[in-house]
Amino acid sequence: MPDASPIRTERHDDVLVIISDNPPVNALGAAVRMGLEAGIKEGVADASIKAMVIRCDGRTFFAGADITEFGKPMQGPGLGTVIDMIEASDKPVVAAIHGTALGGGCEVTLGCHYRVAVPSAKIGTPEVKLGLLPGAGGTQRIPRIAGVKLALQMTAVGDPISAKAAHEAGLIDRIVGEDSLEADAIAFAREVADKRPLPRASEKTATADPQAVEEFKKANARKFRGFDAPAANIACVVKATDGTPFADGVKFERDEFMKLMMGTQSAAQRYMFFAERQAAKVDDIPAGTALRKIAKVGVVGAGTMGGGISMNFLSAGIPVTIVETAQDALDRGVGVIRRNYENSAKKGRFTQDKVEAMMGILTPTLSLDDLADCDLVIEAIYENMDVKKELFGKLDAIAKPGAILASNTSYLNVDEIAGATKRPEDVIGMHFFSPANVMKLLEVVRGAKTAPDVLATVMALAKPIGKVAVVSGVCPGFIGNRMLSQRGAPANTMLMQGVPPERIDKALTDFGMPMGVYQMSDLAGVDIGWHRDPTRIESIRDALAAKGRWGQKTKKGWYDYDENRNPSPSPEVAEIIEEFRSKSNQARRDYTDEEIIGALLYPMVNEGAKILDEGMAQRASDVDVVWIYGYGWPVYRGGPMFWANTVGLDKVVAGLEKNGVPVAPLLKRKAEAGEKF
Ligand code: 3H9
Repeated sequence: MPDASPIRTERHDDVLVIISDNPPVNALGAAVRMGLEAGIKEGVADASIKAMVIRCDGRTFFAGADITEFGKPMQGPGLGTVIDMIEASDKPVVAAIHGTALGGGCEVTLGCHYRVAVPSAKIGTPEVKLGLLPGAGGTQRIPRIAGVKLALQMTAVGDPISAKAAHEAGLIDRIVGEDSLEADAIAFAREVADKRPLPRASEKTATADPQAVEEFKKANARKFRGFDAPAANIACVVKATDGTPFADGVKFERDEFMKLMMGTQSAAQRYMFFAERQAAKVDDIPAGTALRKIAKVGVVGAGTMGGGISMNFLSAGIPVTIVETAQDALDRGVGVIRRNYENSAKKGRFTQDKVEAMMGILTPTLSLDDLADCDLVIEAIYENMDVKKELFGKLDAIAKPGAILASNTSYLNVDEIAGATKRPEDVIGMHFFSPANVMKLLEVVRGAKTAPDVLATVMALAKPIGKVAVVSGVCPGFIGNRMLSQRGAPANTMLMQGVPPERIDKALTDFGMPMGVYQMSDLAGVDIGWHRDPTRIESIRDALAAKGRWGQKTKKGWYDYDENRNPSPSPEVAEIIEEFRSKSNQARRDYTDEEIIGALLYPMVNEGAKILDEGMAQRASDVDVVWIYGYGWPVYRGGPMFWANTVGLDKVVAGLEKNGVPVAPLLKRKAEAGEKF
């Protein structure tokens, strides 16, 4: 074994245990692959060894190939070669799995002749989430062991499965003791040491199931829309079942893997993997900063936001006290939380017992005084500065010393809110996105006086409640809504130039956004922020609102809706737009889809550049994380700033100038220097 190899071997009489110690997640980098190869060679060559066990130190079995090596020249043996070598061994090799055996790690286990796992282990091939496919034989071995249906699910959807499910599917041979993995794996290896023939996945045959493939494609069509990788995963699984010899199937898989790897989609998705993890880090706060303990949370406001926010904590087992001003509003809010949980239980996501357990740690109350023992209080009342300031003044008097006071405001000045307390250092913004129990983004707004440990505590809290946190400075709309607000004006200009709303929306949904500008307005409510005077008509929006076209809730807005909420273009809206258009002196202009996208999204990129220049976001990748997790920007395009790089910043600048938008200095500088974000 080379010096300082992450792989070491230990002999247990006639069993050789090959151990990886490559923190944090035992990624299968070059040194690990070399060490594994050497370990297997050692076991095969030594006549006193009858069987081998592969296991990992630390928190997990191999979590996959080392993603940081992708796109660089390969060092050492390829993972597929190492796995083939394991399988070819004439002595049994047993994978001993704990933590998560993912991607290449899962593929290593499939090359082993046997697999044992602790009950808490998970195995899976999440490569599709990186725009890839299992490229070391996984697509050919999984169907041969577990059948087409599970293989499709595991590869093309990519969620890991539990040890129990894997055991039932034949992917795990035995579930062993949670605390005795190594000893149990060695005992298992001895049991099978003399058994022949050795079970080799590559020698099995999988039965084709074209109907299952078609059903799977149909069931997931929406989820897969726009992505290249799912279809490639499916094609590989089909190859494993259509009589193609294993070696040819592996070659097909390899070619498909390389095509995906060289493409923009996978580059974007790999970038997002690291961007998401990077976002959790605050540059000027040291990693070891002591955190405040958050054992109990208070939420003020039991409306849609307050209820959704509370659910995040309840689901994570953190008790919540929820406050409202009136009993009926409180009852309604609590009722919605229960109903949401019960619906999830009906869908089999968890048991009814779990529903009761989560509801059991929720304390509804009408008194703010009951928040005195909370470690974190989140305000989720309506957006009015005076009302918020009054509330924070009260919370300041009630909350215990050291408690964190957070506002869920989506655009108000957090510093002004903090100024209403005597402890501005304990005040922070926690901007959840609606529906707050579903959307993954948490914009954490750092006030001028927010204490470093308060920020660090809130950032760390995101993970247990299933959120991805991004830090924003204090500015109107923070990162996300500030950028979003930039597309209203160009959309309106296009309307005035004769482009119908449904065309503008379609360009955005074809681009991969979950909905367009006008679909979003109809969902949120056309009347939001409306002055409520039906005689005062200064914009198309005013005209729609005056006619009761308030969006989905009134079954008409920018679109007409049928009883199933299916939208169709509205002749009435077309007339209103035409009336405004003919009064404006705008000439008609045709737009290609690409021009619509440029007109709407370049101004957002431009605003993103200003946000970066002002230091409101720490890094361009943070802006991208906001858009992926808060607004459903298609992950295969990597967020607005990454996307702008792929378009070319010079092209973005030219597009902005053509439409008369002043170009942000940072964007201009970067474009001129040929740089990227
Ligand atoms: C593959 O296998 C391709 C093969 O089929 C074909 C080959 C030919 N590589 O997530 P965490 C880093 S593709 C490099 O915060 P957790 C991560 O960036 C791979 N680095 O921990 C972070 O670094 P930092 C298929 C990796 O406990 C640190 O480890 N596999 C990798 O919340 C801790 O990560 C996957 O897609 C990697 N593969 O979650 C699995 N993985 O501390 C990807 C992690 O500097 N990994 N890092 O920010 C995961 O899903 C999660 O990391 C895991 C642990 C669930 C394992």
